[in-house]
Amino acid sequence: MKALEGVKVLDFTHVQSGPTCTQLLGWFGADVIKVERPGVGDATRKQLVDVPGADSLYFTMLNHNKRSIELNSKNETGKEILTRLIEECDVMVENFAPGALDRMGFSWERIQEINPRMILASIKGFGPGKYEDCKVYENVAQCAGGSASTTGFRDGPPLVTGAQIGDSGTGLHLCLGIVTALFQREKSGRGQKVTAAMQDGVLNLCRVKLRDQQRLNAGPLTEYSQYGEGVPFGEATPRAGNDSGGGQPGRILKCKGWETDPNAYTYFITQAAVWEKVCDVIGAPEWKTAEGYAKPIDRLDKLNEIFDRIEQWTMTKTKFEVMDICNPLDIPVGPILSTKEIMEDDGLRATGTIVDVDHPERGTYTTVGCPIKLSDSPVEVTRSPLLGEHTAEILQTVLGYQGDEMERVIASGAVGDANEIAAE
Ligand code: CAO
Repeated sequence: MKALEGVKVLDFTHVQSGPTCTQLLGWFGADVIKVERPGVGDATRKQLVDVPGADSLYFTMLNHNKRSIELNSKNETGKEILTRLIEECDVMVENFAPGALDRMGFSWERIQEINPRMILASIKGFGPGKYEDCKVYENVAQCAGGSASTTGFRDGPPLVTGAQIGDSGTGLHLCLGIVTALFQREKSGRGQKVTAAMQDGVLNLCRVKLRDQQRLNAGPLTEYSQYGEGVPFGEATPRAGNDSGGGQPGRILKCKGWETDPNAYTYFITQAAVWEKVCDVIGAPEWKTAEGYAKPIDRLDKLNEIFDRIEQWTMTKTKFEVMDICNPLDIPVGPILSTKEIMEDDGLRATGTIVDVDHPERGTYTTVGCPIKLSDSPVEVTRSPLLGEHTAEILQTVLGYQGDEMERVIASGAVGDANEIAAE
């Protein structure tokens, strides 16, 4: 038994943000029915193609544990089928451009008429207000949500981050909203509308940067490197390079091999509780008692000097040696792992966070499994569906179309190629 067994999800999502959410619901055991435009499907199927003719990794890695039905939701019979799907399902998830669902004829009011228990979950770029009609992709959300202005080095331009906090991050937020609404429905018997705007999702993840914005009113941010460098603060939270962002100073430091290996670095945190151990490890025992170094507050204007000294030590070790030496001493450090190293990591494979999946068109590929582990609902990652792979199955077993009815639906052109469906 899986946690969400019995929950049917009408998955009208595409690209990354929405599919991240419905993939999680699938991993937790929901029956996820992905609705795709006949003959076209989710645009990512054919984006960044690496194996000609096969679904791309962009698509496969975001659409595990789902079934696919081809359905033209603008065709009359297509609307009839969609109405039936809304009747049968518990949750409908979409991340179309603003207004697209209304234009299709399926407003929230209409959906409630069809199924008052339906939970309609939507991702949009912005919440209500002056930007509500905008189409939005990942980096737009990172820029509008406070991430870009606070990422990068002070003397460089704003930077976007590799972590897809706008798309996948908002998908995660939406997923939490959906299971919460399902929980409330147990008591109220009613569905509800769940929305997550990408700007809001990014901002939620940049919460500490708004903390710092307000702390500026009380004076300079002493844990930022620029404080020790004597650079005055402006009116907004500045970019902090690799400063730790918390009360314990930290930096990315070079390790042995950095000259040729772009990832031969470690993150090193000078946590106050282990300061004396740090001093011993790097060969600076005099700092344990020296005036200006012994107390955390006195060190804040000397962070460049301190981290330069620590780096002289880390440069004599590999990033893994730094880890091996510091871990037993409780000194928090982290090697900068490349994507290649992560894919080969035995520990991540043992927990199912990295998994290999077989696919009929592309062979075996590696993907990120479910990062959330439920002891009573283990996740089995199954491959993404081919376009329309389950059209006939869904029409027959979920919606009950048989015989003449089935033929009528297929002849209408609303559900893709008749020969392909017959072959299923
Ligand atoms: N049958 C018939 N029509 C369909 C269909 C189907 N099965 N599925 C989609 N369509 C139609 C939509 O109804 C829409 O038609 P209209 O423009 O006539 O209303 C059309 O396809 C295009 O949908 P779209 O505008 O959502 O797609 P786009 O490629 O132009 O824009 C995106 C993509 C992502 C910018 C936009 O969907 C968006 O802003 N979404 C919200 C924010 C978001 O999730 N962004 C993250 C994207 S990356 O994860």
